[in-house]
Amino acid sequence: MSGATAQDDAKRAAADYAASMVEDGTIIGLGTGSTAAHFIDALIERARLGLSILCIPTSERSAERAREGGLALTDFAAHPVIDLAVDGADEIARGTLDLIKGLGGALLREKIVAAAARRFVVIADASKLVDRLGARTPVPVEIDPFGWQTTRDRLARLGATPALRGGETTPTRTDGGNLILDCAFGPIADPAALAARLSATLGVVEHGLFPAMTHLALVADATGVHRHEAG
Ligand code: A5P
Repeated sequence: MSGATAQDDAKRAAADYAASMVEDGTIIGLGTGSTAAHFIDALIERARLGLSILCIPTSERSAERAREGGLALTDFAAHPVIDLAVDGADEIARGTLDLIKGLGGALLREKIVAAAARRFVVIADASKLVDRLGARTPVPVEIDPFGWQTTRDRLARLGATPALRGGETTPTRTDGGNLILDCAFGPIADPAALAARLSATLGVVEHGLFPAMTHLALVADATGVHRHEAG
């Protein structure tokens, strides 16, 4: 079996496990990315067998996938509290379950949905587990397009090496119309402290550090799905 196939099998196994946790009559947050797509597909299957749920998606592409599969969508006006949000991650810190998210560009809505959830469950293959966040993945930072160069310079002064996603000619736009600076910090000693500094930086809309938000991580490898509870 190729590495890519084994990795995708692991993502699907974690997603299927999370889908089996979904209870009838609940409000579900739908994440973004390839692992979250497996979760949406598993919910579509369960809904075809009679499961009745309402979903709030974290991106236009997840909304489209859910809608095409026949899942019913809702919004925060109707349901300000989500029972269970399930999403992927780019890095998961062992033990604390702090996260880096946003390589898929949906970090703002992902954080709003996770923060509104009674329970936030992360699904991933084992390659996402790390001892320390930031060693191999930059922190995606969503910024307002106005004066973005000044925001980039402020982030550089925090110790990052910010790169505009998509480049200056064709910058990537988020669903909210913002830009993303991928900020390489190297290994992050204190994710909560860095998160606070990023949040306090002028021009930053939101950042992809998710400290102390995860209740449960379902991490799959060839031996099965492993539950990591927040410590
Ligand atoms: C989306 O913005 C990200 O936060 C994703 O959750 C993350 O990139 C994980 O994606 P995969 O499941 O495709 O690895």
